[in-house]
Amino acid sequence: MGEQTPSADDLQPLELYVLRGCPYCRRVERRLELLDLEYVTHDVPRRHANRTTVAELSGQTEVPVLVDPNTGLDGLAESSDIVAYLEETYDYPDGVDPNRGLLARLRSFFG
Ligand SMILES: N[C@@H](CCC(=O)N[C@@H](CS)C(=O)NCC(=O)O)C(=O)O
Repeated sequence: MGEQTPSADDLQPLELYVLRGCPYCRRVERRLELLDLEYVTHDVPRRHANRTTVAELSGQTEVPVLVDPNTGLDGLAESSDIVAYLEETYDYPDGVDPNRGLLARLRSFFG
């Protein structure tokens, strides 16, 4: 249970800056889906020099970059940091991380 979890009723969609086919972006999108969070994606240009919006938001030009209007988070980069932020801020729909559930099941299976 994240202490600062914004109320689920009036959540605004999160915004994710992505590049088509980017595995780091996909990883973050999957986490957003597991957390049942609405989000919109913005495709960034292929050329780094043209990625002015993500550069302004995050001070660098790699994607993914997350903006969360619910908490005022502006331009968080690094997929691992984004996943950690999402897990700290939001709760899973049934209160259980599905991945941890799988690990727990595997552990019990292998004794
Ligand atoms: N360590 C970063 C890696 C991100 C990364 O390498 N993103 C790629 C896209 S998959 C990127 O923006 N690379 C620059 C480019 O493709 O032009 C993360 O986990 O977010």
